[in-house]
Amino acid sequence: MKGTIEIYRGNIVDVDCEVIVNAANSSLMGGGGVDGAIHRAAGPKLKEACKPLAPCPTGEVRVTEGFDLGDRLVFHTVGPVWRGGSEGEAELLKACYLHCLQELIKRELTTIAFPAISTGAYGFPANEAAGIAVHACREFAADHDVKISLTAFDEPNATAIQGALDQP
Ligand code: AR6
Repeated sequence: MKGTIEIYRGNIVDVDCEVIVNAANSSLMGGGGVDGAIHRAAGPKLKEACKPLAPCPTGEVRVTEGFDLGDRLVFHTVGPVWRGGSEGEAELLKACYLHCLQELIKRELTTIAFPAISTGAYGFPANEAAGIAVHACREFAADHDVKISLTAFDEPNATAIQGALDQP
């Protein structure tokens, strides 16, 4: 594997990296959870920057500066709402990770921090989401020299992500 994948326990805004991924909704106008934390830390200019980029369809990504987050960019992606698992949720979640990683490479950047997309308000089960996240990141890191941080803000996600990373 060319790249690395690590777990980061804590607030994503504290990760030392070039890109912070936001688990947004399609309006890109902010919200609760990690979206709220990122908008608070970045300041009101973030919302202004998001306005012309909305709507963002599920599984896709939009890019803004980080404003008060410093030099870091924000990749806003929209995870799927969990509807039981038979509505393409897994594929859409995987698309969030891969589209962000492709955008990272396109911009010739290497370090990125992801939240556990969809596992809060959108209800995706933590274990399944962690498996998809780690699988997508490993697939990408096999061929690209990237440093990926998977952030775990709560205990269920920390256990799920660590468990997925421990699988060969
Ligand atoms: N740093 C890292 N992870 C965090 C933080 C933080 N500061 N805060 C929460 N988490 P959620 P979703 C974790 O609900 O499920 C928003 O209102 C949290 O523990 O933020 O994709 C948007 O506007 C959970 O594991 O995102 C959308 O409407 C994970 O982040 C909707 O919620 C994701 O939880 C998106 O829902």
